[in-house]
Order: sequence, then structure tokens, then C-alpha cells
Amino acid sequence: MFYMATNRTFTMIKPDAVANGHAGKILDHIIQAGFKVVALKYTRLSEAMAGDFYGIHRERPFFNDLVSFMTSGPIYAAILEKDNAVEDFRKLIGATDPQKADAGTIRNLYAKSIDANAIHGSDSDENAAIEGNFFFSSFERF
Ligand code: 3AN
Repeated sequence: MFYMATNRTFTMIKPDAVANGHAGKILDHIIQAGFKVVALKYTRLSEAMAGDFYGIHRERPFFNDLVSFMTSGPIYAAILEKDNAVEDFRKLIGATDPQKADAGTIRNLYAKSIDANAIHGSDSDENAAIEGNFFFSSFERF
């Protein structure tokens, strides 16, 4: 199926960043970079929800650790809007492994390890739509 490029992406500020008190700074960093917050929720994933969300990684060796980490505390989930949102947001957050993330990226500034890496960003327009729909109804988007 062909998906039109959209101007929206989906993010989660992960349990490590929330527990460390970095969520406010990260949200401000995102807004200052030109992203508009379309939807925002403070919530905690159940095991079933985290397993569904990361279903694509179910066969990977890190899957169980990923689910237990992502359910270890509350997260901020958000839909963000900007031209070229998916690609620009991936640049803003930096590489999955914070050791490899460019200076000044969110993972470079706030993440400690490849699993506790502070933030999620959708990797495609298709996944941005799926992930946003996973968390938000049409009544929760502005
Ligand atoms: P990204 O979040 O940069 O798109 P993905 O989609 O490859 O990275 O991986 C999803 C999540 O799984 C990552 N955010 C990270 O928390 C975790 N992860 C990915 N690769 C590894 C790994 N090799 N070891 C541990 N956790 C990993």
C-alpha cells in the first residue's frame, strides 16, 4: 500500500526520561524545534499494550527487556505536526544508541543506553499514523 507523506509523527517520552525529571525539558526542546503538539497524554503502558506497540520486535532478543522497561513507569505520548515531521523528528532525537547520537540531539542530551533511550519517534508516515491511532481518539487531537 502506498502512503502519502504526511506532516505528522508520533512520540513517546520514555519512562527513564520521565523518572529523571527530563520530560518538561524534552517537550520544550521539541516545541522550540518547530513541532506543534496535536495530542498529548500522560499514561502508563500495560504489558499487553507495550507488546502490541512493539509487536514488530517480538522475535528480537531484546523484546522482553523492552516491554518491561516500557511498562516500568509512566510515559508522555504525543502526536506532533511539522513539515517533513517523521524525518525531521528522527534527526532531532538522534540515533537509537545514545553513544552514536549526534551532539545536541535529545538522545545525546538525555539518554543513557540503547534500551533506556529517553524517547521514541515513528520511523515512517505509515507507522506514525498507526502509533498515533493506538493512543488517541479523534476527540483528543487539536
Ligand atoms: P528507534 O526507537 O530508534 O526507532 P527501533 O525501532 O529499532 O529504534 O527499536 C525500538 C526500541 O527497541 C528502541 N527505541 C530501543 O529502546 C529498543 N532497542 C532497539 N535495539 C535494541 C538493542 N539492540 N538492544 C536493546 N534495546 C534495543
